[in-house]
Amino acid sequence: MSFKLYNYVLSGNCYKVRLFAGVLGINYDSIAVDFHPGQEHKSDDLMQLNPAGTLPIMIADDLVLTETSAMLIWMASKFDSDNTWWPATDAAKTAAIVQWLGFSSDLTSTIGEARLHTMLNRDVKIEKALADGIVALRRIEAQLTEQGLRGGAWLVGESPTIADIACFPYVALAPDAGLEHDDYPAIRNWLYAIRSLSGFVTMPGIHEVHELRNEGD
Ligand SMILES: N[C@@H](CCC(=O)N[C@@H](CS)C(=O)NCC(=O)O)C(=O)O
Repeated sequence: MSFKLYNYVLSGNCYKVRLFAGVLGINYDSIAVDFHPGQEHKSDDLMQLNPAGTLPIMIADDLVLTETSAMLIWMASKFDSDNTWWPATDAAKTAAIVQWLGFSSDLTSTIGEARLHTMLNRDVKIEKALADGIVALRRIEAQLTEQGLRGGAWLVGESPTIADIACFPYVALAPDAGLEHDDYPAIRNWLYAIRSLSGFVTMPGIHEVHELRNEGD
C-alpha cells in the first residue's frame, strides 16, 4: 500500500485525498473513523497522532501528515511522474497553487462549517458561515471566469492541479449547506470538468457525471 488514511466518508477533507488517489490511480489502506456520532477523532489514540483532533490523518513512509495540503503535495510529488498536478519547478504556478491551497481552508471554515450545522446539527454561527461561504464562492467564480476568458478551465494554468482537487469538495458540497450553484456558471462548468476526470470518485452528495445523463444516452 502507498499510504494509510484515517478516513470518514462524509468528510470533505478526507475526500480530497480519496479523490486525488482515484485520479492518480493509487491504492491505499483506509481506516474508517467514527467521526459522528462517536467523535473517535478526539480519542486518545488519534489525538496522539494528530493533536489538532481533525481528519484526515495520513501515514506515508515515515511521515504522519495532518494537513490535506501537505498530503496532496506528497501524493503528487511521489506518484505523478508528469509533474503536472504539482509543477514543482515552476515558481509562479506553485506559488499560485499554494494560494489556492490556503483558500481551500477558508472553504472548510465557511461552507464546511455550515454543512456540519445542516447535516450534523453542529452549533455554529450559521449566518456568518453562509455569508462568508457566498464570498468564497464568488471569489472562485471570478477566478474561473477570468481563466475561461484565457481559454482555461482550471484554477491555475492550463491543466488541473492540486488547487482544483483541494477546492473541489466544499464547492461541490455547498448545496448540502443550502448554497446552490445556480448563480455560478463558471463554477458549474468547472465542477463538470472535474467530475469528468479519469479516475474521478464520488462521495455522498456528489454525483458522477453519467448519473445525470438521461436513460438511453
Ligand atoms: N487543516 C486540516 C483541517 C481538516 C478538518 O477541518 N477536518 C474536519 C473534517 S472535514 C475535522 O476533522 N474537524 C474536526 C471536528 O469538526 O470535530 C486540513 O486541511 O486537513
